[in-house]
Amino acid sequence: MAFTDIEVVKGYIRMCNDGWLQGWHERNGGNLTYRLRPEEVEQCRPYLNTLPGGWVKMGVQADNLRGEYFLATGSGKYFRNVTEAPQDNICLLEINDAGDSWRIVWGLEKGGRPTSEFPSHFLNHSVRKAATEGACRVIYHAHPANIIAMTYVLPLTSRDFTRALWQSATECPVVFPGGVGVVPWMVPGGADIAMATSELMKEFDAAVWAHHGLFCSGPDFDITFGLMHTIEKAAEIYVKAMSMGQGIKQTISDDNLRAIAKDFGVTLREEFLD
Ligand code: 2HA
Ligand code: ZN
Repeated sequence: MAFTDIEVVKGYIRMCNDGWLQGWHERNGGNLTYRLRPEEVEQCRPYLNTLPGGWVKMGVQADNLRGEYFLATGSGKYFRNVTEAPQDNICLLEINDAGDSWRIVWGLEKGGRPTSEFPSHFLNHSVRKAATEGACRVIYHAHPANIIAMTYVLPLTSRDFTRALWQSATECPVVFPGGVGVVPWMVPGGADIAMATSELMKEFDAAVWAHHGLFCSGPDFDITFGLMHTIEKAAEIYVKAMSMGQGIKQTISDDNLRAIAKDFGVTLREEFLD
C-alpha cells in the first residue's frame, strides 16, 4: 500500500490522464484540485511527510476552507507525466487555520509549488462549497481548443455562450441548466482573475476564460470531467457547424429547450431564454 493506492488519489490521477488523452493539456496547460473528505485525509495521514514544507501565503483567504486538505497539480508540471510519476507532479496541500496559506504535506518530491492558478482554485472552492452546501469538491481548469476558439467569434457574455452551447447538443441544457459564466481576458495566475472567476462561480458551475480555457466544478471526478467534456463537445459541434460555411440554418428553439427542461426536471436559467 502507498499514497498513490488510496482510492481518491487513484481517481485524481486517472482524471489527469483522461484530460491529457483528450488533448486539453498541452505542455503545462491546465490544473486540477480536489478537496478531501475527512476520512480521506485520515487514509492519507500515514504517508505524509514527517517534516512538512513551510507555510506559503496565497494572497487570497477563505474562512470556509480553514484546515482543509487539497490534492493539486504542480506549477509548471505536465498532465502528461502525472501517471508516470505522481510523486513529482502532484501534491497534497494543507491549509492553515487562518485560511490564507498552504503547505505541502506530500508530493512534488523534486521540488516545486502547487499550480500557479491555486488562488483561483481556492476561491472557487470557497464559493462552490458555500453554494452547494459542501458538496462541491473538484475544480478543474483545462485548455480545450473549441471552447477557446468560440471566444474569438461570440460576444463575451454568459448569455451568448450559454445559448450557443445549449443549442449545440440536446443534452447540454440537462447537463448545465444553469449555463456557463464568461470571464473577459485577464492576466492568468493572480488574485484579480481569481476574484473575477469566483464571483461568477457563485452562480455558475463552469466559467469560460476568454482566449484561455475553461473552469469546471463538481462534487466528484466523473461529474466534473463530464461537465468539461460535454461543454467542449458542444463547442466542437458549434465550431464544425459554423465551419461548413452556410451559417446556422436551424437549431434547437427556446421552446424546444423549455420542453427538454420540463421532461428532464431541470430548471433553465430563464433570463437566458427569449
Ligand atoms: O497551469 O493553465 O492557466 C498552466 C495554466 C495557467
Ligand atoms: Zn490555463
